[in-house]
Amino acid sequence: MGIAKEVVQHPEDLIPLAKLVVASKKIKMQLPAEPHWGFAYSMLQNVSRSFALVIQQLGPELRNAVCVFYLVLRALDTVEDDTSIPVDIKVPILLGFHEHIYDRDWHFSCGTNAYKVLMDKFHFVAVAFLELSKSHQEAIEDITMRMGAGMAKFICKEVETVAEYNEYCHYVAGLVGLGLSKLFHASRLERLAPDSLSNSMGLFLQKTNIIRDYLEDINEIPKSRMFWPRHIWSKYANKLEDLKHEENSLKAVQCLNDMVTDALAHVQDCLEYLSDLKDPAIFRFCAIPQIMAIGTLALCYNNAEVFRGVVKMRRGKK
Ligand code: IN0
Repeated sequence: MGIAKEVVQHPEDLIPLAKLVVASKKIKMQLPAEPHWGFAYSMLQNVSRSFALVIQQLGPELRNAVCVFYLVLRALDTVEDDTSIPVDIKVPILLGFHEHIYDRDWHFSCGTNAYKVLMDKFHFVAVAFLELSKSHQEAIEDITMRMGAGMAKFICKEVETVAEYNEYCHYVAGLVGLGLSKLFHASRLERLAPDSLSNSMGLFLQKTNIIRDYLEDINEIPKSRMFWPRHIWSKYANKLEDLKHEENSLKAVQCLNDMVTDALAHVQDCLEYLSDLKDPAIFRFCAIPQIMAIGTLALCYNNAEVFRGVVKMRRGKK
Protein backbone atom coordinates (compact mmCIF):
# COMPACT_ATOMS: atom_id res chain seq x y z
CA MET A 1 0.00 0.00 0.00
CA GLY A 2 1.60 3.33 -1.07
CA ILE A 3 2.78 5.75 1.66
CA ALA A 4 0.20 8.35 0.52
CA LYS A 5 -2.73 5.93 0.98
CA GLU A 6 -1.34 4.94 4.42
CA VAL A 7 -1.20 8.61 5.52
CA VAL A 8 -4.74 9.29 4.25
CA GLN A 9 -5.96 6.36 6.33
CA HIS A 10 -3.72 7.27 9.31
CA PRO A 11 -3.16 11.09 9.34
CA GLU A 12 -1.51 10.71 12.77
CA ASP A 13 1.46 9.10 10.96
CA LEU A 14 2.23 12.30 9.00
CA ILE A 15 4.47 14.03 11.60
CA PRO A 16 6.73 11.04 12.38
CA LEU A 17 7.03 10.25 8.64
CA ALA A 18 7.96 13.87 7.84
CA LYS A 19 10.63 13.77 10.58
CA LEU A 20 11.98 10.49 9.09
CA VAL A 21 12.22 12.00 5.58
CA VAL A 22 13.99 15.16 6.86
CA ALA A 23 16.45 13.10 8.95
CA SER A 24 17.32 10.79 6.04
CA LYS A 25 17.84 13.77 3.68
CA LYS A 26 20.17 15.43 6.25
CA ILE A 27 22.21 12.21 6.57
CA LYS A 28 22.37 11.66 2.79
CA MET A 29 24.17 14.97 2.54
CA GLN A 30 26.73 14.03 5.22
CA LEU A 31 28.30 11.02 3.40
CA PRO A 32 32.04 10.83 4.25
CA ALA A 33 34.49 11.95 1.51
CA GLU A 34 36.85 8.95 1.66
CA PRO A 35 35.67 6.48 -1.05
CA HIS A 36 35.56 3.45 1.30
CA TRP A 37 33.57 5.23 4.03
CA GLY A 38 31.39 6.91 1.37
CA PHE A 39 30.65 3.45 -0.06
CA ALA A 40 30.04 1.94 3.39
CA TYR A 41 27.47 4.54 4.48
CA SER A 42 25.70 4.72 1.11
CA MET A 43 25.54 0.89 1.13
CA LEU A 44 24.04 1.02 4.62
CA GLN A 45 21.27 3.30 3.35
CA ASN A 46 20.63 1.03 0.36
CA VAL A 47 20.25 -2.17 2.39
CA SER A 48 18.23 -0.71 5.28
CA ARG A 49 17.15 2.94 5.20
CA SER A 50 15.44 3.01 8.59
CA PHE A 51 18.19 1.11 10.40
CA ALA A 52 20.86 3.25 8.72
CA LEU A 53 19.38 6.21 10.57
CA VAL A 54 19.57 4.30 13.85
CA ILE A 55 23.27 3.47 13.27
CA GLN A 56 24.16 7.03 12.25
CA GLN A 57 22.84 8.47 15.50
CA LEU A 58 25.61 6.56 17.32
CA GLY A 59 28.67 8.51 18.50
CA PRO A 60 31.74 8.80 16.18
CA GLU A 61 33.90 6.26 18.12
CA LEU A 62 31.25 3.53 17.62
CA ARG A 63 29.45 4.46 14.39
CA ASN A 64 32.17 3.27 12.00
CA ALA A 65 32.70 -0.01 13.85
CA VAL A 66 28.95 -0.82 13.88
CA CYS A 67 28.62 0.24 10.22
CA VAL A 68 31.42 -2.15 9.16
CA PHE A 69 30.11 -4.93 11.44
CA TYR A 70 26.62 -4.57 9.90
CA LEU A 71 27.98 -4.76 6.31
CA VAL A 72 30.25 -7.74 7.08
CA LEU A 73 27.23 -9.59 8.53
CA ARG A 74 25.05 -8.67 5.54
CA ALA A 75 27.76 -10.00 3.20
CA LEU A 76 28.00 -13.27 5.17
CA ASP A 77 24.18 -13.49 5.07
CA THR A 78 24.23 -12.93 1.29
CA VAL A 79 26.59 -15.89 0.78
CA GLU A 80 24.48 -18.10 3.12
CA ASP A 81 21.22 -17.13 1.35
CA ASP A 82 22.38 -17.47 -2.28
CA THR A 83 20.95 -20.89 -3.30
CA SER A 84 22.86 -20.75 -6.65
CA ILE A 85 26.20 -21.28 -4.87
CA PRO A 86 27.05 -25.04 -4.66
CA VAL A 87 27.52 -26.28 -1.07
CA ASP A 88 31.18 -27.30 -1.68
CA ILE A 89 31.92 -23.68 -2.75
CA LYS A 90 29.73 -22.00 -0.11
CA VAL A 91 31.00 -23.82 3.02
CA PRO A 92 34.71 -22.86 2.63
CA ILE A 93 33.70 -19.21 2.05
CA LEU A 94 31.57 -19.17 5.22
CA LEU A 95 34.36 -20.83 7.25
CA GLY A 96 37.05 -18.49 5.86
CA PHE A 97 35.06 -15.24 5.88
CA HIS A 98 36.76 -14.03 9.09
CA GLU A 99 40.06 -14.00 7.12
CA HIS A 100 38.62 -12.37 3.97
CA ILE A 101 37.65 -9.22 5.91
CA TYR A 102 41.41 -8.49 6.31
CA ASP A 103 42.04 -8.95 2.54
CA ARG A 104 41.59 -5.81 0.38
CA ASP A 105 41.69 -7.92 -2.80
CA TRP A 106 39.18 -10.57 -1.79
CA HIS A 107 35.76 -10.57 -3.43
CA PHE A 108 33.16 -13.19 -4.39
CA SER A 109 30.34 -12.29 -6.76
CA CYS A 110 26.92 -13.46 -5.54
CA GLY A 111 23.53 -12.17 -4.28
CA THR A 112 21.12 -9.80 -6.02
CA ASN A 113 20.47 -6.04 -6.20
CA ALA A 114 22.16 -4.00 -3.44
CA TYR A 115 23.68 -7.17 -1.97
CA LYS A 116 25.41 -7.96 -5.28
CA VAL A 117 26.97 -4.46 -5.21
CA LEU A 118 28.06 -5.05 -1.60
CA MET A 119 29.79 -8.30 -2.65
CA ASP A 120 31.34 -6.90 -5.85
CA LYS A 121 32.77 -3.87 -4.03
CA PHE A 122 33.56 -5.71 -0.80
CA HIS A 123 37.17 -4.45 -0.90
CA PHE A 124 35.85 -1.06 0.32
CA VAL A 125 34.49 -2.80 3.43
CA ALA A 126 37.88 -4.49 4.02
CA VAL A 127 39.70 -1.13 3.71
CA ALA A 128 37.27 0.43 6.21
CA PHE A 129 37.62 -2.60 8.53
CA LEU A 130 41.42 -2.26 8.54
CA GLU A 131 41.03 1.37 9.71
CA LEU A 132 39.17 0.32 12.87
CA SER A 133 40.90 -0.04 16.25
CA LYS A 134 42.47 -3.44 17.04
CA SER A 135 39.86 -4.19 19.73
CA HIS A 136 37.00 -3.48 17.30
CA GLN A 137 38.67 -5.62 14.60
CA GLU A 138 39.14 -8.54 17.01
CA ALA A 139 35.48 -8.38 18.13
CA ILE A 140 34.20 -8.38 14.53
CA GLU A 141 36.62 -11.14 13.45
CA ASP A 142 35.68 -13.41 16.39
CA ILE A 143 31.94 -13.10 15.72
CA THR A 144 32.39 -13.51 11.94
CA MET A 145 34.34 -16.75 12.51
CA ARG A 146 31.74 -18.21 14.91
CA MET A 147 28.79 -17.16 12.73
CA GLY A 148 30.37 -18.54 9.55
CA ALA A 149 31.00 -21.89 11.26
CA GLY A 150 27.44 -21.96 12.62
CA MET A 151 25.90 -21.15 9.24
CA ALA A 152 28.05 -23.86 7.60
CA LYS A 153 26.79 -26.40 10.17
CA PHE A 154 23.14 -25.65 9.29
CA ILE A 155 23.60 -25.52 5.49
CA CYS A 156 22.39 -29.12 5.11
CA LYS A 157 20.78 -29.52 8.51
CA GLU A 158 17.04 -29.12 9.26
CA VAL A 159 15.89 -27.33 12.43
CA GLU A 160 14.17 -30.18 14.34
CA THR A 161 14.25 -29.51 18.08
CA VAL A 162 13.70 -26.22 19.94
CA ALA A 163 17.33 -26.53 21.11
CA GLU A 164 18.47 -26.59 17.44
CA TYR A 165 16.14 -23.64 16.74
CA ASN A 166 17.85 -21.68 19.56
CA GLU A 167 21.25 -22.82 18.29
CA TYR A 168 20.54 -21.64 14.73
CA CYS A 169 19.17 -18.29 15.97
CA HIS A 170 22.29 -17.95 18.19
CA TYR A 171 24.58 -18.30 15.16
CA VAL A 172 22.73 -15.80 12.91
CA ALA A 173 21.51 -13.26 15.52
CA GLY A 174 22.58 -14.11 19.10
CA LEU A 175 26.24 -13.70 18.09
CA VAL A 176 25.39 -10.24 16.73
CA GLY A 177 24.34 -9.30 20.26
CA LEU A 178 27.60 -10.66 21.70
CA GLY A 179 29.55 -8.73 19.05
CA LEU A 180 27.75 -5.44 19.67
CA SER A 181 28.26 -5.75 23.43
CA LYS A 182 31.99 -6.26 22.76
CA LEU A 183 32.07 -3.14 20.52
CA PHE A 184 30.21 -1.06 23.15
CA HIS A 185 32.71 -2.26 25.81
CA ALA A 186 35.77 -1.73 23.59
CA SER A 187 34.61 1.87 23.15
CA ARG A 188 34.56 2.20 26.96
CA LEU A 189 30.92 3.36 26.73
CA GLU A 190 29.36 0.33 28.46
CA ARG A 191 30.36 -2.48 30.80
CA LEU A 192 30.54 -5.87 28.98
CA ALA A 193 27.01 -7.35 29.16
CA PRO A 194 26.56 -11.08 30.09
CA ASP A 195 26.52 -13.26 26.92
CA SER A 196 23.14 -14.73 27.91
CA LEU A 197 21.47 -11.27 27.79
CA SER A 198 23.25 -10.22 24.57
CA ASN A 199 22.20 -13.53 23.01
CA SER A 200 18.53 -13.03 23.96
CA MET A 201 18.55 -9.59 22.29
CA GLY A 202 19.41 -11.31 19.00
CA LEU A 203 17.12 -14.30 19.45
CA PHE A 204 14.08 -12.08 20.08
CA LEU A 205 14.67 -10.16 16.83
CA GLN A 206 15.50 -13.25 14.76
CA LYS A 207 12.54 -15.30 16.03
CA THR A 208 10.19 -12.36 15.28
CA ASN A 209 11.54 -12.23 11.70
CA ILE A 210 11.18 -16.05 11.32
CA ILE A 211 7.56 -15.92 12.52
CA ARG A 212 6.66 -12.81 10.41
CA ASP A 213 8.32 -14.18 7.24
CA TYR A 214 6.70 -17.69 7.37
CA LEU A 215 4.89 -17.42 4.00
CA GLU A 216 7.73 -15.59 2.17
CA ASP A 217 10.20 -18.28 3.35
CA ILE A 218 7.98 -21.31 2.64
CA ASN A 219 7.23 -19.98 -0.88
CA GLU A 220 10.92 -19.24 -1.60
CA ILE A 221 11.98 -20.41 -5.09
CA PRO A 222 13.71 -22.72 -5.99
CA LYS A 223 13.85 -24.22 -2.46
CA SER A 224 11.54 -23.25 0.43
CA ARG A 225 13.32 -21.99 3.58
CA MET A 226 12.14 -23.69 6.79
CA PHE A 227 13.19 -22.27 10.14
CA TRP A 228 10.19 -23.24 12.29
CA PRO A 229 11.34 -26.21 14.49
CA ARG A 230 9.70 -29.56 13.61
CA HIS A 231 9.11 -30.28 17.31
CA ILE A 232 6.70 -27.32 17.42
CA TRP A 233 4.87 -27.48 14.03
CA SER A 234 4.56 -31.29 13.97
CA LYS A 235 2.06 -30.92 16.85
CA TYR A 236 -0.30 -29.09 14.43
CA ALA A 237 0.42 -30.43 10.92
CA ASN A 238 2.06 -33.26 8.98
CA LYS A 239 4.14 -30.86 6.87
CA LEU A 240 5.21 -27.26 7.64
CA GLU A 241 3.80 -26.01 4.33
CA ASP A 242 0.34 -27.42 5.26
CA LEU A 243 -0.07 -24.46 7.62
CA LYS A 244 -0.60 -22.12 4.66
CA HIS A 245 -3.70 -23.95 3.43
CA GLU A 246 -6.98 -22.23 4.38
CA GLU A 247 -8.56 -25.44 5.68
CA ASN A 248 -5.77 -25.75 8.28
CA SER A 249 -6.01 -22.14 9.56
CA LEU A 250 -7.30 -23.11 13.05
CA LYS A 251 -4.33 -25.44 13.65
CA ALA A 252 -2.04 -22.94 11.91
CA VAL A 253 -2.99 -20.11 14.29
CA GLN A 254 -2.50 -22.44 17.28
CA CYS A 255 0.98 -23.25 15.95
CA LEU A 256 1.65 -19.54 15.37
CA ASN A 257 0.69 -18.71 18.97
CA ASP A 258 3.02 -21.49 20.15
CA MET A 259 5.90 -19.90 18.18
CA VAL A 260 5.08 -16.40 19.49
CA THR A 261 4.97 -17.70 23.07
CA ASP A 262 8.40 -19.28 22.56
CA ALA A 263 9.80 -15.92 21.32
CA LEU A 264 8.28 -13.98 24.24
CA ALA A 265 10.41 -16.05 26.63
CA HIS A 266 13.36 -13.81 25.71
CA VAL A 267 11.68 -10.51 26.62
CA GLN A 268 12.78 -10.45 30.26
CA ASP A 269 16.47 -10.79 29.28
CA CYS A 270 16.04 -8.04 26.65
CA LEU A 271 14.53 -5.63 29.21
CA GLU A 272 17.38 -6.43 31.62
CA TYR A 273 19.97 -5.81 28.87
CA LEU A 274 18.36 -2.47 27.95
CA SER A 275 18.01 -1.36 31.57
CA ASP A 276 21.78 -1.87 32.14
CA LEU A 277 22.78 0.46 29.27
CA LYS A 278 24.30 3.85 30.25
CA ASP A 279 24.81 5.65 26.89
CA PRO A 280 21.58 7.24 25.48
CA ALA A 281 22.60 6.77 21.81
CA ILE A 282 23.44 3.10 22.41
CA PHE A 283 20.14 2.70 24.28
CA ARG A 284 18.22 4.10 21.30
CA PHE A 285 20.24 1.90 18.90
CA CYS A 286 19.33 -1.22 20.89
CA ALA A 287 15.77 -0.29 21.89
CA ILE A 288 14.36 0.71 18.49
CA PRO A 289 14.65 -2.74 16.83
CA GLN A 290 13.30 -4.37 20.02
CA ILE A 291 10.25 -2.07 20.00
CA MET A 292 9.72 -2.85 16.31
CA ALA A 293 9.90 -6.57 17.10
CA ILE A 294 7.43 -6.55 20.01
CA GLY A 295 5.07 -4.48 17.83
CA THR A 296 5.40 -6.99 14.99
CA LEU A 297 4.83 -9.96 17.35
CA ALA A 298 1.69 -8.30 18.72
CA LEU A 299 0.48 -7.92 15.12
CA CYS A 300 1.25 -11.60 14.36
CA TYR A 301 -0.24 -13.12 17.53
CA ASN A 302 -3.47 -15.03 16.83
CA ASN A 303 -3.48 -13.53 13.28
CA ALA A 304 -4.24 -15.92 10.38
CA GLU A 305 -2.99 -13.17 8.01
CA VAL A 306 0.55 -14.44 8.74
CA PHE A 307 -0.33 -17.45 6.54
CA ARG A 308 -1.76 -15.32 3.75
CA GLY A 309 0.87 -12.55 3.41
CA VAL A 310 3.70 -10.85 5.35
CA VAL A 311 2.27 -8.91 8.31
CA LYS A 312 4.24 -5.61 8.53
CA MET A 313 3.99 -2.63 10.87
CA ARG A 314 2.85 0.61 9.15
CA ARG A 315 5.88 2.81 8.27
CA GLY A 316 4.29 5.76 10.17
CA LYS A 317 3.99 3.55 13.25
CA LYS A 318 7.67 2.64 12.82
C1 IN0 B 1 21.15 -5.85 14.04
C2 IN0 B 1 19.97 -5.62 14.96
C3 IN0 B 1 20.38 -5.14 16.35
C4 IN0 B 1 20.33 -3.79 16.66
C5 IN0 B 1 20.67 -3.36 17.98
C6 IN0 B 1 21.03 -4.27 18.97
C7 IN0 B 1 21.07 -5.65 18.65
C8 IN0 B 1 21.42 -6.59 19.65
C9 IN0 B 1 21.45 -7.94 19.33
C10 IN0 B 1 21.16 -8.38 18.05
C11 IN0 B 1 20.81 -7.49 17.05
C12 IN0 B 1 20.75 -6.11 17.32
O1 IN0 B 1 19.01 -4.74 14.42
C13 IN0 B 1 18.71 -4.90 13.04
C14 IN0 B 1 17.45 -4.07 12.76
C15 IN0 B 1 17.16 -4.05 11.24
O2 IN0 B 1 18.02 -4.24 10.42
N1 IN0 B 1 15.88 -3.82 10.94
C16 IN0 B 1 15.47 -3.76 9.55
C17 IN0 B 1 14.07 -4.30 9.45
C18 IN0 B 1 14.05 -5.75 9.29
O3 IN0 B 1 12.96 -6.26 9.48
O4 IN0 B 1 15.06 -6.32 8.88
C19 IN0 B 1 15.29 -2.35 9.10
O5 IN0 B 1 15.33 -2.22 7.90
O6 IN0 B 1 15.07 -1.51 9.97
C20 IN0 B 1 18.52 -6.35 12.65
O7 IN0 B 1 17.39 -6.81 12.39
N2 IN0 B 1 19.65 -7.13 12.55
C21 IN0 B 1 20.95 -6.65 12.87
C22 IN0 B 1 22.03 -6.93 12.03
C23 IN0 B 1 23.28 -6.40 12.31
C24 IN0 B 1 23.46 -5.58 13.44
CL1 IN0 B 1 25.02 -4.88 13.76
C25 IN0 B 1 22.40 -5.29 14.30
C26 IN0 B 1 19.53 -8.46 11.89
C27 IN0 B 1 19.43 -9.66 12.88
C28 IN0 B 1 19.44 -10.92 12.05
C29 IN0 B 1 18.14 -9.59 13.68
C30 IN0 B 1 20.60 -9.67 13.84
